[in-house]
Amino acid sequence: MQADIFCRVVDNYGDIGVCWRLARRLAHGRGWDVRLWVDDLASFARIQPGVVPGMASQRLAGIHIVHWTASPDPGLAARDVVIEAFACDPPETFLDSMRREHPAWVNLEYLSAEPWVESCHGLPSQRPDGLVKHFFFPGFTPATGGLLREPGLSAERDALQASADAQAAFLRSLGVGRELLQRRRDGARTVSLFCYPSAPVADLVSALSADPRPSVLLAPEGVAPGLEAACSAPGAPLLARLPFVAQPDFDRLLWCCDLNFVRGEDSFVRAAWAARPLVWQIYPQDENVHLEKLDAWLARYPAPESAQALIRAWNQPGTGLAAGALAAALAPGAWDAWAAAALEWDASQAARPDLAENLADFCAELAKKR
Ligand code: TRH
Repeated sequence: MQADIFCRVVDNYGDIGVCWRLARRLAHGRGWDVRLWVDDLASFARIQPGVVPGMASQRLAGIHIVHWTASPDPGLAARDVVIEAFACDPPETFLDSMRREHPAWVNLEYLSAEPWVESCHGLPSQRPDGLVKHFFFPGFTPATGGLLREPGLSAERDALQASADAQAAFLRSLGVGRELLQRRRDGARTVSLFCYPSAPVADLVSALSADPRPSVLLAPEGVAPGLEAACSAPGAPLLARLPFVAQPDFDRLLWCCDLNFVRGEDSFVRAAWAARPLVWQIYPQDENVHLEKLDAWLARYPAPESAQALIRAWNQPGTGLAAGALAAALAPGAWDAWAAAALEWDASQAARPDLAENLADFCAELAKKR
């Protein structure tokens, strides 16, 4: 199969994060010939070393990367499959070639746990020009497209989580210093933080400072710039700033942590695969629509009420409830229940076919009808 994936970077790294992961799954897992169109190579380069911003065309990891500009190369025509990420609209010249070739055309939607997703997943939309676009929804139930997950991920994760030495070596390779590694060895709780600027980070630091179990905090450069000041108080968690790393290393980082604060879409899914407690900061939307989506996910996430209250508080920074909620969620009984729920969540979701397999099968069926 020959596929074109279109990615427009609206904001941050989630759009390209999802598309890059999908491109690799289809190319490496299914042997597809994948061309990935991206309008913002600088954002791409931040999460994938080796991507050269400004290059019209380049190959990386067996994938042809095309810089999607205002005047795309008209010689690049549609082939078997077109995957449009998040309704980003392929360019008009490419649509012309689609009208000639009639590829299978899929719009990959954003992830949502809302129940209506099941009834919309896979639906076709007939256009006046004769093309048909199909809607493909990621999700948490068998009636959706599932979640991206690479084969062999659990075994790799389990091996790293079973070896304190391998974790220390990995964290050292990211520049984490000796003192922090020693604190981990002495039993400190390892917490990662990847959040939006609105997150109540001072509450996080104060709750971790007050917790009887010491903690260490790992955060990417540029995220939550107030952390240095907050962590300078006596008793505060020891902080390490990490460089942005490639996605497989970001996974490893999550696997090394006891508790992961994540955001958006892709890091949220990856934290589930760490099989450890996670706090999700959902991408904020107008009129607090995102809080409904958050509740829809919480209704599926088996964590105890204390963890659920923390996740709600983390997403409503104005309420000032996050510090108290975190203290309650970290209390030993609640923490153990949350850790068990995280294992259960990973196992139940990992038991389903992953999004790339589902999407490839879906496209293959559509392609038969061309
Ligand atoms: O960056 P985000 O906030 O992206 C968001 C969301 O996807 C949101 O739903 C969408 O509407 C908006 O973009 C446009 O969060 P997300 O989804 O977690 O994406 C971050 C990506 O960056 C993810 O693929 C993981 C990757 N990453 C690395 O590869 N290395 C790193 O060091 C870090 C911190 C992240």
